[in-house]
Amino acid sequence: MMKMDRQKMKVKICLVGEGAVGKTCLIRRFIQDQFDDRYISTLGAKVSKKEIKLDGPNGGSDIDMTIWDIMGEKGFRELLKEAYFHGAQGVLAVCDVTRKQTLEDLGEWVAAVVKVTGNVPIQFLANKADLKDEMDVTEADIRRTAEAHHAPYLFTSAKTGQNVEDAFAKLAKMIASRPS
Ligand code: G3D
Ligand code: MG
Repeated sequence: MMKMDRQKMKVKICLVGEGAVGKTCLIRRFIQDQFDDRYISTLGAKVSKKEIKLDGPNGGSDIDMTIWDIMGEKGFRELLKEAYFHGAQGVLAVCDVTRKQTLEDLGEWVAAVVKVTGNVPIQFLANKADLKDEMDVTEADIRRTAEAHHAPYLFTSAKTGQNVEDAFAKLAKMIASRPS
């Protein structure tokens, strides 16, 4: 007889990347599916929750996602990094397609996470893909960076919603399908 237990999982994920790449907007879009273009300047970290359902064998799984958002990237101190990244099972590494430097800076962000978490699934996001006229990051650029970390990438827009759901769902899938 086949067992049809839906699996339940709790996962912690973190978003990393330079200031103003769109991390907070991506989370807001994913949580509420709406784009709010007010900038909220807060210090510390903000934690959001969302449950998602993944299809799969044995009835699929319910994933309870806890999503950590960095606030005040500029003054983000070493000591805070420990607490912020501790126990993270997956990472969304976000850059802004209109600023190539934000892609180059992701290497350092990813290294900082991996130092605390060890190897966990990472997904690279080239955000603000709606700003086609201001594009400064090519697909080859983002692919090269992602491949260097053996990670996938997606072009996203928190403004139009392009690939936002997918970005979180794919990361959840990568986490759920890891051998434990
Ligand atoms: P951060 O959390 O990474 O620091 P935010 O970035 O989510 O606060 O976003 C920074 C700015 O980028 C905001 O603009 C926000 O509206 C804008 N933004 C975020 N995502 C997108 C996107 O996909 N497309 C476009 N066009 N803009 C985006 P303001 O002007 O409010 O500072
Ligand atoms: Mg933010």
